[in-house]
Amino acid sequence: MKTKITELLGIEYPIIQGGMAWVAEYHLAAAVSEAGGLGIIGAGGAPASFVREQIQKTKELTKKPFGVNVMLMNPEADEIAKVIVDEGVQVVTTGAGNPGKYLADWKAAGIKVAPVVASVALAKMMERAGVDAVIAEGTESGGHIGSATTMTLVPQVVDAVSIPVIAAGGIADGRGFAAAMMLGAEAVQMGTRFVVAKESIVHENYKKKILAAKDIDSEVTGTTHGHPVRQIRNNMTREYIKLEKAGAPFEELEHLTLGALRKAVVEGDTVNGTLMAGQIAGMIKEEMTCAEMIHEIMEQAESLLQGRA
Ligand code: TUI
Repeated sequence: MKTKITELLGIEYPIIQGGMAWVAEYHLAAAVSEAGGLGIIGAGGAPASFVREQIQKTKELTKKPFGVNVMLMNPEADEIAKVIVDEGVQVVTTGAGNPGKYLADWKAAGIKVAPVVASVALAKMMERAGVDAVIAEGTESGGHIGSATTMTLVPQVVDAVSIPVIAAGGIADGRGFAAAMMLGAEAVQMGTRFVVAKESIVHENYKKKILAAKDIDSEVTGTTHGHPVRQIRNNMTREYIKLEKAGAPFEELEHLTLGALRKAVVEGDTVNGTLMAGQIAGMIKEEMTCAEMIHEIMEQAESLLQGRA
């Protein structure tokens, strides 16, 4: 399927893998790119040296384009921005902030840039600043989220900008893909479905929680201090929300989440870890390879978009 995004990024299918902290490492990114989508290394909160290694390892596994996601709250974001230029990475996505200060360097290096936006205002500002595309991410997503839903955000961003829009949040199959195209998107970004890919290094316990999740099993923590994070309900979220309701200060809440994503992804701690996942987790029932997922999604979407059920 050809869209403005497949043309822009030089990929076969308009499916981008979310740049999830800890989860989106080189095995997953390379597998998605090899399958014809765009694999992304998630820099998350990692040091710049680690990101450089991940980029080099991805290059050993695939000659196809791949990207790096810069989580803008990372204290080493400035260094990571330079590593990306240094290593000749072709695509950059950003999250959790405004990447304005890096754009001139990235564009001068010929890098394609697509920031995640959670509002029309930021989408317009990013277009003016010269980005190539925006990722409109709805509140259905896992991890750090905005407040607008994918259904409302995507068409409003599509109407507000002339650059291509990538839809994210609550998409995990061909129906979601086709719906996103109907809203005017040129590609989709998926996170949660790729967490349970066969190539994903995420601990089996975390994958099982996603596979067992029901529609309303996610919870948003952090709403009281401006950093809402969607994750699967567990002991940690119950404790966190209880403290939030009691008016606990940020410092008291922080000790619950510090290192908790690593605990979930690496150690498989489903009790005290942060099991970031989107609302679509309830629909994901099977571990597959990235190639199997992408082919299934494209086949289903193509028949839907051609009016075949
Ligand atoms: O960034 C994400 N999702 C993430 S980042 C992350 S790492 C983390 N770990 C623990 C606590 C907090 C974060 C986990 N998941 N998605 C992209 C995204 N960006 N969602 C929402 C936004 C966003 C929100 C506001 C982007 C820009 C923005 O406005 C910035 C501004 O300054 O105007």
